[in-house]
Amino acid sequence: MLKLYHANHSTCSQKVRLCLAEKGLDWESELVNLATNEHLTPEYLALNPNGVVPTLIHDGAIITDSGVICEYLEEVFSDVPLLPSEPKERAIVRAWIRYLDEVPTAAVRVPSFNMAFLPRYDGLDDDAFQKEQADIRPLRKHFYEKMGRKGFDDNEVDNALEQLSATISRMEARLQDNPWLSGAELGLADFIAAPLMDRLDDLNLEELWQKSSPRVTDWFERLRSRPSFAKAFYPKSRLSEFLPIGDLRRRTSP
Ligand SMILES: N[C@@H](CCC(=O)N[C@@H](CS)C(=O)NCC(=O)O)C(=O)O
Repeated sequence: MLKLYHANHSTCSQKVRLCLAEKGLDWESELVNLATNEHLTPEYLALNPNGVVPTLIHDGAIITDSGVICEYLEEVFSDVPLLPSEPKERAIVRAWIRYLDEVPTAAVRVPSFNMAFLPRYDGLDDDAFQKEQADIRPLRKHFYEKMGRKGFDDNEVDNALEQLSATISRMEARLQDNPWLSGAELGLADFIAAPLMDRLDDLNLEELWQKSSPRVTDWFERLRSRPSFAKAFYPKSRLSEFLPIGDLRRRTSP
C-alpha cells in the first residue's frame, strides 16, 4: 500500500522514515542509489521530475517532497496525530516546516558535500563534471556548478554555518516555552528538524549547539531515545558509517 523510494543516508528520506515509524505504518522500501545517479534515470524522473528522493507511492498515487509526504501521511493516517489540533498551533508548525526546508535543509548540504560526497567526483575534469554531474540535474544544476568538483568556497561555508547557527538559536528560543518544536506535543516540526541535526552530529559539527544551546541538546537527546529513531536510522544511514569524513573547508589540491 505504501512504497517509499528513498536513500538510507538522505536526510529528506529520514524525515519521512521517522514519520512512518512514529505512525506505526508498514511500508515497502525501494532504495535509490544516489551515488550512481539512479534518481536521474528516465524511470525515476517519471515518478519525481525533480530527480530527488524521497518519493512515496500510495495506492498508485505519486507523492513527492518530504514535507508534503509527511503532511500527506498526517492527513491520511491521522490515528497517531503529528500536527496540533488547534488551527493557530498548526500554522506555527507549518511555518517551522517551511523554515526548516528553506534555511537549514539547504545549508546542511554545504558541509555534507564538502566533507563527505566530494570524492565521488575525483577523476573528473571540469568539463566532465559539468556534463556528467551538473547538467543532468533538473533541480540542482546551479548548486553543483557553484560547488564544482573541489567543493564550496569559504564564503559559502561561512554562509551555511551562519544559517545553521541562526536555526539553532531559533530552536533554542522555541524550546524555552515548549517541550518540542511542534509545541506541547511532539510532531512534524521535530521529525523534520531531527535528521538535519543528526547529519551535523555525524559530521562532527555538534559544537554548533552543544555548549551554547542546552535546550536543543536536551531536545535532541529526547528525540534520539525514541524507538522511531532506531527504525529510521538503521545501520548505514549515517555518512560516517561508509564514507570518510573530510575537511569542512574547500580542498586546495586538484
Ligand atoms: N525538497 C525535496 C528535496 C529532496 C532532496 O534534495 N533530496 C536529496 C537527498 S536528501 C537528493 O535526492 N539529492 C539528489 C542530488 O543531489 O542529485 C524534499 O524535501 O523531498
